Amino acid sequence: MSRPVRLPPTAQAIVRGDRRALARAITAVEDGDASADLLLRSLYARSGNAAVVGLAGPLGVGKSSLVNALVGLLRARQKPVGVVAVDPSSPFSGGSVLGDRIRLERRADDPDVFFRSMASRGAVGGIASTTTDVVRLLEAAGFPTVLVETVGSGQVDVAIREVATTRVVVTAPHLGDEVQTLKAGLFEIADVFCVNKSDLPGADVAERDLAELASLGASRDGWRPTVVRTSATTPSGIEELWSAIEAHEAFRAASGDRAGAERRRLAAEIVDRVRDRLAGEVARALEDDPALARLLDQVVDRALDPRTAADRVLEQRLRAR
Ligand SMILES: Nc1nc2c(ncn2[C@@H]2O[C@H](COP(=O)(O)OP(=O)(O)OP(=O)(O)O)[C@@H](O)[C@H]2O)c(=O)[nH]1
Ligand SMILES: [Mg+2]
Repeated sequence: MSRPVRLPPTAQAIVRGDRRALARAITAVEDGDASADLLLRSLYARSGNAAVVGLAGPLGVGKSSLVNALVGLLRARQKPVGVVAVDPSSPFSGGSVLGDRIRLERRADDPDVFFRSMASRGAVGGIASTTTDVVRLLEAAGFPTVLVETVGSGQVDVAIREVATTRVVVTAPHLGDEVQTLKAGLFEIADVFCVNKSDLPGADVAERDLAELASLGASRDGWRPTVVRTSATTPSGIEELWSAIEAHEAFRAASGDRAGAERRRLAAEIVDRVRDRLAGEVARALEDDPALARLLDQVVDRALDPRTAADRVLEQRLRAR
């Protein structure tokens, strides 16, 4: 469904394939710049159609190497691809992110590969929300596939949970304690397990363990996670990995999973936005609006309780609209 919406010039440039306009727009999103707001509103109708492939997993298992290999495979098939690397801003991984950049920059003259690294620290609207917006811009720019790399820990893998349509959890032989972390956090979100570094000893055991875990777990919406072996550096298994991702995308399309999961995600996004906006307005009003300042005085004096004050604030905000 395409509605005849007149796009602002910057949005038109992005849709036309102007990569500099795209890069600037992403910076505006990261900075929480007001210009990004208008862009995202006008381009939203052009999002929602890409395969957004999240790659998550412990430090150093080879996520960036796999991204690089997948980019190679997709480009060999003439498919454009966008890459978002969510940099956890940790001093430990700074080096590899730099390495990623150097590797991918070799493709800098190819307009059908777009690479962007984002710092999770300092993303104004939170990492999941910023990543969502950046992926939408890449979709509007015409990328049918967007790869998102994150380190699988804490706040950062929320980005994968909320943004990706297919989630690949990457492991490697002999992870030891890391596997416990995986079980705790990432395990239940995996659509595809990838045992990378399968050129190293121990890959058989790692694969068997994962296959066992995958078969024990309840299938999510009728999908049982698949297990693939890769070696990003050899390289081998990359086509199999891509086939597993495509199989999951096809499953989503056929099962209507898109409607269910997508609907829940978007409902949550609306709730978040309403909450953020109302909270901001109320915080400002408590400072600036004399009536609300008096209300706050009463609460401070114990003459009014905060719950009743919240009722009054809400009534006042609703009347003000
Ligand atoms: N032997 C072997 N080494 C690999 C393989 N894949 C990646 N590596 C090496 O493992 C190291 C880490 O690879 P990266 O691709 O940077 O791993 P990463 O998961 O992106 O790392 P972080 O982003 O820092 O978490 C590099 O030295 C790679 O060359 C593989 O399949 N086999
Ligand atoms: Mg990496």
